[in-house]
Amino acid sequence: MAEAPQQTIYVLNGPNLNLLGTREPETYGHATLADVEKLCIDTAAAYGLTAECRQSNHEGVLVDCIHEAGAKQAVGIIINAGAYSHTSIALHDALMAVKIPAVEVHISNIHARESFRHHSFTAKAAFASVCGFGIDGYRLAIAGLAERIGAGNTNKATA
Ligand code: CA2
Repeated sequence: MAEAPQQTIYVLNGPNLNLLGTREPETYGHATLADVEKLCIDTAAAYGLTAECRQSNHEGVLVDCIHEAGAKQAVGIIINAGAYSHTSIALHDALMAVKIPAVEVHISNIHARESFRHHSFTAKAAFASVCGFGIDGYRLAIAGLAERIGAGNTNKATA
């Protein structure tokens, strides 16, 4: 019998996250964006999912990525929209429009930082948020998403 094609999740990172590992390690740690993407790909694989990872410094490109996730019938979105989390109604609306279960991630604890980081538009369009766990938040977010959508396999304990 033919195997079902792997389900895909999109992992979207926003502005300045391409600088991870190069500056501000006291806030964002030493891991690079490549490390984050590998963590996401490996974690997703443990749940039988394929992670499509994208980063952009441009709001409209991130909107396009969300639309693409919808068109490709992605089963989930993990999003760290960076500073756009706090400003972007466009990203909120795109997430609402595609109706794909989404989890918001922040590497830092945004609630323990400046007040302008306390509100998130993207969080309002997500079913869950993870913040303050460093890049491990991406692993936790994918695990929670996988549980929510019923994805899973025998490898969960190592994810
Ligand atoms: O904690 C997070 O993940 C943030 O989304 C990171 C954003 C920030 O604007 C949000 O309030 C919280 C900033 C990403 C900037 O990333 C850098 C990484 C290394 C060096 C400089 C910036």
